[in-house]
Amino acid sequence: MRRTTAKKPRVVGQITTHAARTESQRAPIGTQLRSRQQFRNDVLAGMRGRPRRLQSVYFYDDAGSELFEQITRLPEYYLTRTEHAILSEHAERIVSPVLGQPACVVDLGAGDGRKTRLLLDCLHGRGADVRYAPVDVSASALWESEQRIQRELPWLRVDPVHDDYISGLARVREAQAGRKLLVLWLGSSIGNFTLTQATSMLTGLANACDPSDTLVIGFDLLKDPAQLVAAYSDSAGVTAQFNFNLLKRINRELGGDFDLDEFVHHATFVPDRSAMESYLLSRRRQVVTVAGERFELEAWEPIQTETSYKYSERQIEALLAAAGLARTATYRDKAARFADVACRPMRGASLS
Ligand code: AVJ
Repeated sequence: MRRTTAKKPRVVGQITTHAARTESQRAPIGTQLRSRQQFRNDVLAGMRGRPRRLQSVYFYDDAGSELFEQITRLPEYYLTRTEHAILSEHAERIVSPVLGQPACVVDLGAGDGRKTRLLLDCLHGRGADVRYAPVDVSASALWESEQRIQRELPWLRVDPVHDDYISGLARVREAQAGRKLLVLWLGSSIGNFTLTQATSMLTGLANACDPSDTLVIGFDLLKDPAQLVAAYSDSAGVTAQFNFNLLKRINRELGGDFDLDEFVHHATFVPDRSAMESYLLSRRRQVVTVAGERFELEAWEPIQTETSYKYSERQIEALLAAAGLARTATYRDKAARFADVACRPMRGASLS
């Protein structure tokens, strides 16, 4: 997540239009919102627990982000290409709620931006007055998505926001007054959230935007576990490397001594949690040290590294209702592997 420091001031410098008003809310310049200290505390707390757990948010350093990009191109990892196909096929309908007036596309975690570009191209093709506001806690991810999209779409005005999703969206809502927002939370990123976390995230997003704005959320759907397991333990071993990268990162940044050869990647579907769960299993009894603290692992003791929730129709319905969101459209691929769900805040809906 850290790159050359020379780049960072420009990222922040691009947050120009609403800088004065929101200065006090902004994260400190040039720092990650999650500090090294927090990484250390979370890893130690997770390693002390039973079962031992590491948080998947820590996958995404530079190497981890690159490995995830590789995962999105794997034959078994259907999610990214399926969602791309859905957005490509339904672009016109998806952008239609913000047509006919000035608009702003808000991207919560832009990734490589390919899917977002489909919608921006579509809006531009329809002659829309549209701006683009990527929101990310990672300054380097934000910088890269801004650079890429600006290179590819020179006509586009980009207003990046270095912040978490809820306060970032609130800042965009304020800065882009007079524009309808099309807020994108794509890629099944919501899958890494528990139901409680997902509900509070969506409630926060619903409250941060206007009832006339639209949210589009990408959900990976429940399906044959064989397809799910293949997607999370691919034959080329890239997902295993992605998982191991977290141990490498702990070794490097927290003075850990994990021996990667002493662990195996294991991904399994848990029906009663409606989730794919990823683990690193200790091949044998061993002692690992992290930040000076010793952990005694038994043979085949699991360390859980990720939960990726898979949604049914009913679960999507319940989540949206709990968050105060009214569904306006659902876009699915023919095999119903993935769904992009459009919705709007119900609050004040009767007035709009
Ligand atoms: C980025 C959270 C959508 O859970 O499918 C891919 C991350 N983990 N392979 C997912 C991931 C293993 C991914 N998300």
